[in-house]
Amino acid sequence: MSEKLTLALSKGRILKDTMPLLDAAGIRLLEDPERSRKLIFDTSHPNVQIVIIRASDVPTFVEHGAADIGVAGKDVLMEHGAQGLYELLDLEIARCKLMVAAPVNPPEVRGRLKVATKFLNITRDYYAAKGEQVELVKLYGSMELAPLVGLAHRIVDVVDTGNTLRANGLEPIELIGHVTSRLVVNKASMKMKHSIIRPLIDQLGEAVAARRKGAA
Ligand code: PRT
Ligand code: MG
Repeated sequence: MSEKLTLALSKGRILKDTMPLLDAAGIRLLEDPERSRKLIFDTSHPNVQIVIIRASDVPTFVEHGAADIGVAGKDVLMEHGAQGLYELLDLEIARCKLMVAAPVNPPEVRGRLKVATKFLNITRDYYAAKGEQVELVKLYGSMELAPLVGLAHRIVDVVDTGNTLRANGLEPIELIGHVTSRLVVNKASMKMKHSIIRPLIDQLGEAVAARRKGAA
């Protein structure tokens, strides 16, 4: 029986940084998803296809087995929860930090602290662990705007260079966690498609190690 494998990726930094690793495992895209409106792509590997979806949808596709494997940021995985999937490999790509940020000169907070974020679960857990009662404001993007217009006192977002925070008069004040992208695998696929997934994980692991050595 030939085993077909579906891999879920998102456009942008994850696609760009995952492609060289896949290349080392003998998997090349036949066209550039960044320049196509297609959502499903064949590869140079006869049994591997790639679906291109929103970064935050990758865990859902993998959990439900709509994709066998996927690449997702630790931020997205923490927010989604780990049910139905194995996190098997740290690809050490798309590195950033989950941070709490505040205005550089914060006005005094009266009453309950308001925190704007798209990471509701992460933020709830973070403040609960500190024993702090906060009001969460769910946003889908442009979190940096929230403190500037009085929507929130703080934001929780991922930060790379910090340029976006700085450009909006904000600064990181607390580190929630370090983030890299992980290879995740559907639990049933791991059993059923072991003979194609296992060597792929090994080859990707070797590519990550080789890249780390090259960078050192
Ligand atoms: O677009 P969608 O809402 O579906 O998801 P997304 O925006 O999270 O996707 P994408 O492709 O932008 O990010 C995918 C993954 O890359 C994230 O889940 C993170 O794990 C990781 N990553 C690494 C980042 C960044 N660096 C990053 N800088 N994700 C987002 N950013 C944003 C950040 O929120 C800020 O607004 O980029 C902006 C600029 O960052 P600075 O600090 O360099 O200015
Ligand atoms: Mg984005």
